[in-house]
Amino acid sequence: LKDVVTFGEAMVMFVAEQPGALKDIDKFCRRLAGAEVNTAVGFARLGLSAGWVSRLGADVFGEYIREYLDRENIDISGVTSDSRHPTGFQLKSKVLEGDPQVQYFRKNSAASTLSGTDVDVGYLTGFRHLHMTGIPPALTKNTREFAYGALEAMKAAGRSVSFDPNLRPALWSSREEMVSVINDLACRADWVLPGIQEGEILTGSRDPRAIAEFYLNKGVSLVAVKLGPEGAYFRTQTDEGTVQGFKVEEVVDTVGAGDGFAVGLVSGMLEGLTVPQAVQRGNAIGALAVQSEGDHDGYPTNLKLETYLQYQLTGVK
Ligand code: KDG
Repeated sequence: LKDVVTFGEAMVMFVAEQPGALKDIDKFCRRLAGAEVNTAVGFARLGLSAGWVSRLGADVFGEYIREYLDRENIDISGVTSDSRHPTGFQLKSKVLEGDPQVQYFRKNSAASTLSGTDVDVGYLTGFRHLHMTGIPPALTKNTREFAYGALEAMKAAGRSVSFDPNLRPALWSSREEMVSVINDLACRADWVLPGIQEGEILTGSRDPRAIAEFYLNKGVSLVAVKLGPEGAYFRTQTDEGTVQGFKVEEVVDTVGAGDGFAVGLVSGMLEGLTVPQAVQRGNAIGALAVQSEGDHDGYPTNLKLETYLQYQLTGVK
């Protein structure tokens, strides 16, 4: 079996070269975005076999994304082409502190037409793990059906599933619907990875322990609540704890840190690390991610991760 499969929308991302409101920016730098491709890139850089399923427009953005993912050693044989819908894109501002401003151009994109009938059970179950996020269920009725179909196919085959809520309120028609669909999906997964604010929206509590219990009581086996610079709180049926985050001198861009955390946690669990070690790896990749501009530019190879952890933990280069 191959290691991890993901599915979702990839977008070409234009990142502002100067700080300021997006409407005032003349120069942008091209990058690749999309929560699930971010994680696929992260897994592949760590040497795991990773696949990403989606649909791309038959246009230059689609070509760019295919070539990019090919270079990152991601299996894209599950990606189809659509000549009637374009590849989506987004603009992202540059900020000196806080989260950047993002504007999407993704309505009716090729990726948003992926539907329940596109679920290729044979392809998906060729992987031992599915990592999914709350973005595809937010996009369209079709992509929501795809998300349910993919999750159920993996569960039926006895594969493990991780779920990152990745709440994007702007993509949902109502908050109630967002909360109920996301929790419904999360409770079917094995490992759930909300950020602390997401946990509060989804469970009504801002206490990491209560957030974790909410999902554990519904059958999830591991919950890791991301606490930003403070690290992450984890809980299983038998163990709990908080793993401190790593110090970061200069935060360049926070977007992509949560996906980086998922890469660390999921890869660590699949490689048989203990839960605290896997959470620590998640914290490390999250910290590396915020120090670069693109979503996943900072995601490490195995060697870079090892060197970083050694230096952070022992002070030895
Ligand atoms: O997690 C990072 C993503 O938010 C970003 O890459 C864009 O996937 C994206 C989305 O839909 O917001």
